[in-house]
Amino acid sequence: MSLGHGIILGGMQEREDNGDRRMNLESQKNDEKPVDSWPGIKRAPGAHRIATHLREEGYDIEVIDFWPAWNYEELRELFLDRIREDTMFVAVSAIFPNGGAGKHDQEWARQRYGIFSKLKEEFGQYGDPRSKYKVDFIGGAQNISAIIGYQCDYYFAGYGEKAITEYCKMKRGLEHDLIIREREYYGAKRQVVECRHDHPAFPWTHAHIKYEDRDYIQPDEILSIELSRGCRFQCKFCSFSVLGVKDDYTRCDESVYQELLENYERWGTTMYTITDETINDYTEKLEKFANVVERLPFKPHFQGFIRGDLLAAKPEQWEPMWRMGLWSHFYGIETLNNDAGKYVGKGMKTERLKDGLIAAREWFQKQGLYKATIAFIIGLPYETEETFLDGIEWMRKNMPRQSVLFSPLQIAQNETLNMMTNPSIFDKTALQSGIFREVSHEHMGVDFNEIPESMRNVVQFYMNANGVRNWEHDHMNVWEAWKIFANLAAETPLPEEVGPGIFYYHRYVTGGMNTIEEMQNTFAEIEPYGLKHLAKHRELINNYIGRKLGRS
Ligand code: B12
Ligand code: SF4
Repeated sequence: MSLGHGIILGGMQEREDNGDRRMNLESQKNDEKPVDSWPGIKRAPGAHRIATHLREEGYDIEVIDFWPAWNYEELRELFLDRIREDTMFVAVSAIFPNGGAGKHDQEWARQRYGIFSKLKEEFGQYGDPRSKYKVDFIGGAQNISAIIGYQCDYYFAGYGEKAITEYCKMKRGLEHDLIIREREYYGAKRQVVECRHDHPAFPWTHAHIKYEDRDYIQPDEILSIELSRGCRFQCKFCSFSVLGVKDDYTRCDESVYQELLENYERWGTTMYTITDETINDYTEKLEKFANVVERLPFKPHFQGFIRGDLLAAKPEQWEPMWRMGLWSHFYGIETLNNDAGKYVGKGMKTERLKDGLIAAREWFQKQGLYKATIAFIIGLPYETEETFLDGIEWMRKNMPRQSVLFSPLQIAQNETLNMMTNPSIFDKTALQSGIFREVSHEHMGVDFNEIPESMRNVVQFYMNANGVRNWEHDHMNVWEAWKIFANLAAETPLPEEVGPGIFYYHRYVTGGMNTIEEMQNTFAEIEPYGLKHLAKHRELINNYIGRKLGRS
């Protein structure tokens, strides 16, 4: 008998306008582009983490993955079957805010909010006679912005293990420490649990995820794994929620070993996204996990965020990375302009960084596997159009066959800033710094006709978005940054130069369309994500839904 029951709806949203697609796939023929909203063939790590945690405390928690692909009738059928005497909550777990610039995504997000509210009305609000509790509809994410669109009884922001434990005690009528704060967003009062401040769940040395038979995990899925929680640095630009961590905050090695082994033995899993903010902040951490991996009876493949400047400065990190199977790297390089780099605290001289990146690429390629996604920001102070384009050109020449991302500098404001668990120092101080000025569209001469048509609605969406400021500094303004972005994105048919981004392998590998090794290839060599992939993912998800509903 469990202490109580809960259901968590999880789904990693694949947004129509997200980076990998808008940068790399504009070359795709229109009739091969997925125009539908994407369900996303990736498991929801936050949902499974919270479920694992609560199960270990004695609760029975079921995760419903790919929830964006479930329709109202299916969810209703599920709830009619699952809600029982001790059901305490139905939760939604999110990572990113829904919607985005794509019109299909916006429409889709509205539909999801509607479905959630309808289910809440039926099973929550008026009470479900089958449960002795009022079934709460709650939401959890790092930042409130990801869940604010749902009508929830409670919103949990930040790493939520400690808070949800207290919440469950509260539900059961036990003594508890849950702190609920009333906050107002967009004029509406919401009950918020601010985990980072009131119930900090970090470090968390046993942050493992344990899947169950009823998750129906397939061997070609790319699961997520945490190796540590938090980052030891505190860059001005960063809004990750746990920064400047001083002590050892890495996972216990035995816990990681057991998780990897069990997933391999039970489901055949060999591929993972590492969810750490920075994987290579300490070389010792890499060595620790390389030693774990070497004890396994198989060779895993990992992808994750790597600080490029550390990688360049510390060649001693390459060998443990390779030993642990970490050959897919995301570098937030941001700029190859020295002054702009200094401004955001990426102080390494550009020439040294460039040499280091080339050397690392060559070293890994010599070992046999390497893939990088390299991200840039358009419009840091001191960056001009010319210096920015020089940087991109360098990248194309010297890091061939990799993937590249570039996005205009955005400064958060108003509600967006309020809803961030940990707004960056930059977001909080940019306008006070004297470097940025807030300006109007007229001042910048905004004329959306200057934007190539395929990019126009993305640019319009972001330039008119509520939560971001219109900035200028002495070298660029946000409109110029968006124009650079749009021209590059629309005019860069790079199929023979770039390939899938390291965080999007699941689109190609899950369902068997490509192997993990093929992720090193360019889009001229493998078919870019398109209708065929979407159809395959829908088929997999439909099978999953069928099994959850006991139809197959
Ligand atoms: C991996 C990652 C990505 C990958 C994701 C793809 C992949 N293959 O996995 C990529 C690179 C694509 C990505 C992109 C972006 N990302 Co990102 N990303 C992350 C990262 C590092 C890990 C996410 C993760 O899997 N975490 C592991 C799980 C276990 O954590 P979790 O889901 O947060 O769950 C915990 C809590 O949220 C909470 N919780 C979750 N569910 C529930 C449910 C209940 C009931 C409760 C009580 C609690 C709860 O408790 C959980 C356990 O502690 C996070 C930062 C982080 N360390 O979490 C940022 C993060 C999610 N990203 C962020 C951002 C801003 C972005 C981008 C917008 C960046 C950009 N400018 O382009 C894009 C958006 C992509 C899009 N959809 O369009 C923000 C989101 C902010 C927000 N919600 O508004 C985060 C939080 C980083 C930050 N700044 O703080 N990202
Ligand atoms: S930008 Fe990266 S290295 Fe800097 S504080 Fe954030 S996660 Fe850490």
